[in-house]
Amino acid sequence: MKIGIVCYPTFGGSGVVATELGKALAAKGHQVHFISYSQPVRLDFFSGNLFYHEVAVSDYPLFDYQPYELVLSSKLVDVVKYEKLDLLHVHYAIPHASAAYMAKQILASQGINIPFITTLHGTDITLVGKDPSFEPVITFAINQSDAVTSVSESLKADTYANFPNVKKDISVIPNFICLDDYKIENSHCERKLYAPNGERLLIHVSNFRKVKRVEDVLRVFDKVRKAMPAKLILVGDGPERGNIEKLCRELNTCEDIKSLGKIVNPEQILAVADLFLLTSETESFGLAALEAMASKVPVISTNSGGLPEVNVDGYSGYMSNVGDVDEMAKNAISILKDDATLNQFKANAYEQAKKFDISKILPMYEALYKDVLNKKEQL
Ligand code: GMT
Repeated sequence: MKIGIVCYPTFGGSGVVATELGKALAAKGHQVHFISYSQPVRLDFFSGNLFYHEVAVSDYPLFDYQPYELVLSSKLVDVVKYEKLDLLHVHYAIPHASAAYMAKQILASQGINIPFITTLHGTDITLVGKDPSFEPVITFAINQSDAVTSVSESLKADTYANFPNVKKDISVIPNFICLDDYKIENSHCERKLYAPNGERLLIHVSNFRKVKRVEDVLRVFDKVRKAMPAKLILVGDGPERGNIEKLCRELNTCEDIKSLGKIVNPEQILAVADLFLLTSETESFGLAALEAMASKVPVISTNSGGLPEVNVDGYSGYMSNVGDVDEMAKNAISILKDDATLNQFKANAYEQAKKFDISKILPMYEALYKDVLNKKEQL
């Protein structure tokens, strides 16, 4: 198949999922064309059947805000036509689904029928999408998609709840990891850089937006380090960074925390960690938690959104209500208290991650693509 993938190129989970999906499809022999305003961060190699088309946003002085959606639609028309694509798969509804709809209509006027699949990722529905000014466009674009997927049952339910006029069937296809990418044995040497005296090593990875409640990560860590020697690694960057630095000074924890900034492939650093903290207000899925589990790192998370579909309470980690830092710290300490318990949770986390290996999820996307193309043939 010749597949066009539209995604955000940045560090957000939707871009990571879209890129890893495209790479896996290409490895299976499909021809994959990425279309975005910049090269996706995880698109770190090219092969004979992997391509990238940049959407060039012009800087015309009349526009205070560049009309990205229109330029993207034009680019989609161009790529579909000249690369003879079979279908488009757009990740994140805003504005990718409506741009795909526009491209589809333009191509239809030229006698080309291009189906498009929309994958809903989370904040497009739970945060941004709830903004009433987006509602009519998102509802329309979802209903007009040839197929719609969501990354969890929870996100599917949120979509129907937040967008009552969405009538389209939504298939749940969970996020995935490529387990083979996580086969990095713990390097004692590297671990020593972060925990030189055998301290327990906690880690948090995110884009430091408000929804992640990174301040709770610091509060949980503060309680853990009062119970045992511990260090915390923060990976990522974003708008909350300044507040986090302030809180770390207030709590007097700065010397036990290392901030590494944005890291393209977090597997290396996850491989040396003992416990992952994910304290989000909401997560449609929590890809970061799954990446941790694939690295044999148990997860202390909230129980909101799709997290209960990923983390198993008392097995791969623990879950608590949003903001309950006391319980999260208590659970963290119970996992970290001795090596035998920690090793059991590490093994469980890895077992849980196996359920989301790409080998199990890729066939679901391929089946959906075939289904959409069969329906196109029948028209
Ligand atoms: O919130 C982010 O970290 C970015 C965002 C995105 O779409 O790029 O993540 C959402 O999609 C991820 C991939 O499907 C999910 O794993 C995240 O849970 C989801 N984030 C939220 O729902 C807050």
